[in-house]
Amino acid sequence: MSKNFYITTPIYYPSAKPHMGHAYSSIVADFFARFKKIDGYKVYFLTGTDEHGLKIQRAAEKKNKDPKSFCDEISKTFENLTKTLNLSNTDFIRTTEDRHKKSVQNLWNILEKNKQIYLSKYSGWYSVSDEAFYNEDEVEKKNQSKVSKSSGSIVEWVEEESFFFKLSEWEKPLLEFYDKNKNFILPESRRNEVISFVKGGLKDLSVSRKTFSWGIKVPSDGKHVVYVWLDALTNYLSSLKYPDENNDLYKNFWPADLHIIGKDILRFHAIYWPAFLLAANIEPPKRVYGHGWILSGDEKMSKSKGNILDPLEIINIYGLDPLRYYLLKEVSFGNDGNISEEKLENCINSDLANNFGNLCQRVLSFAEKNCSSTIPKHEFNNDDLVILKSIKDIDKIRSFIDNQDINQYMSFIVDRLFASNKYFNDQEPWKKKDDKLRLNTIVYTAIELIRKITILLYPVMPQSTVKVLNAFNINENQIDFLSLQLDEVLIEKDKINKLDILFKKIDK
Ligand code: ME8
Repeated sequence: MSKNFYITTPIYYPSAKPHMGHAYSSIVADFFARFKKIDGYKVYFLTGTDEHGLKIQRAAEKKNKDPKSFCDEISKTFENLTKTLNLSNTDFIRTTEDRHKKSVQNLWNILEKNKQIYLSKYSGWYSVSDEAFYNEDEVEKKNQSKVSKSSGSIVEWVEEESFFFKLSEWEKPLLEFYDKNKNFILPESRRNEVISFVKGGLKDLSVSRKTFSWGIKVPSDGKHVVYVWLDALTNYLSSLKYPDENNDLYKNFWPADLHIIGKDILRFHAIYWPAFLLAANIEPPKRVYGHGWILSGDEKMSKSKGNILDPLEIINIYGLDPLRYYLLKEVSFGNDGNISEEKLENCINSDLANNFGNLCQRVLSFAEKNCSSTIPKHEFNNDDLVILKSIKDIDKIRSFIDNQDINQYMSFIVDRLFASNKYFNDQEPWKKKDDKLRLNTIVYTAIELIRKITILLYPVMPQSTVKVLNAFNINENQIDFLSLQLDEVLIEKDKINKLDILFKKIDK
C-alpha cells in the first residue's frame, strides 16, 4: 500500500506583502514535506492565499483598487515567494477561485441540511484585523479603543442579521474527540489551552456577514456572504476537489495529516474546523501544530505593526539555505523565536561554514589529492563501523519527525557533524600515506558519513545538499532516507565530482 501524507500551511491574507513569519510557516511545512518524500511517501503539500472578508476589502479600498485586482497583485507575491523559498508545494490555492467557491457552498449546504445553521442576529465585538468575533470578557479598553485581550487588535461593535452555526452543540463531541486523539493539537501547552477554552463553554458562532459583499455568497440567501474563516478553512478540502469525494486526491489525502499554523489561529483550526467537519460528517484532520511567533525585538512581527523583516532581503544577502537552516535550528519549534542578522551570521559561521561546509570541503579535497577523485577501496575496522552505525537508527529519526520535534532532529545532525569532523581528525589519514588501504578506508568512511548527513540535511537545505550529493552522482530524485541504514552505498572507482565552496565564512 502506498503511503500518503497531506500537509498544509495557513493560507495567508494578501493584505500586504509576505514577511518572515509567513516564510517561517512555509519553510517548516516544506521541511516536513521533503522529509516525507525521501521517506517514500506520496506527499500533497498545499499553500495559498485567503482573499475574502472585510480585512481585504478595506485594504483594497485604501489603495483605491477593487478587491479582486488588489488580491491578484499581492497573491502573486506570495506565489513568487513559494519559488524563492524553494517550496515543494503541490498546489497553490486562492479562495477567489471557482473550485473553492463550489467547495465552500457545498459544505454550507450540507451544514444547513444537517440543521447546523440558523438565522438570527449578531450583536457583539468584531476584530477586522483578526477576522474574529469576541465575547465581552475577551476585550478590554486600551487608550481610547476597545481591543482584543489576546491579539491586541482593535475591535468594533457589530449588529446585523447573521446565520449562526450551532457550535454550542459540539462542546462535548469536541472534548471527546480531543480525548480520543491525544495528539490532535500540538504542542501540549496549546492543547491544554484549547481544552480549557472549550470546557469554559462554546457559544454558537456567527458564520455570515451582511453589511459588505466581498465574499462567497450564502447559497440560500445571496444577501449574506460566508464568514471568512468558514470560507478559508475549507481550502484544505477544495484543493483535493471536494465535494467530489470519490476522486483519487480526496480518497488518498483526506483527512490531512498535518496543518502547520501559528498560535494566533489555533482556535479556528482546533475548535471551529473540527466542529464544522464533524457537523458535516467529514473526518477531521489528524493534527494541528500551532508554532510560536517570529519576534522582532520582543514583539510579534506583523504586517499591522509594521516591524517586518523582509525574507527577500535576507535571502539576497545570505542565500536561502542559511535562512532555512537558521529558522529550523535556532527557533525552538512551538515557542517564540528571534531572528537578527547578527544571529544569522553567527549560525552561518559556526554551523554551516565551520561544521558542515568544512567537513565536505576537507574530505573532498583530501580525496582529490590522495584518491584521484574516485571513491576509494575500503575495509572497515571497528572505529569506522561505530561511527557509521551512529547514523543508522531510522526509527528514532522518524520519530523526531512524527512528533514534530524539529530541534531534536537538528541537534542529532549537529552532533553527527561534530563527530564526523572529529573522526577525520582523530584518524589522521594524512599520516597514513604508507598504509594506502587504511587511508582509503578513512576517506570512504568519511564520504559515507557525508552522504548520510547530507540526506538528513536535504529537507532543511535542498539546494546545497543536492550539490553535495551530486558530487557522489546521487540525483535529487534518488535521495532515499532508507539508505541511511546502509554503509556501503558508494561504489569503488566511481568518480567524485568537484564541489564548490558551499558556505563562505562571514568576516565580522
Ligand atoms: O491568519 N511569526 O493569515 P495571515 C510566525 N488567512 N508566524 C507568523 C508570524 C510571525 N510573526 N506572522 C504570521 C491568516 N505568521 C488567515 C489564515 S488558514 C485557513 C487562514 C504565520 O496572513 C503563522 O502561520 O495573518 C500565522 O498563523 C499565519 O502566518 C497568519 O497569516
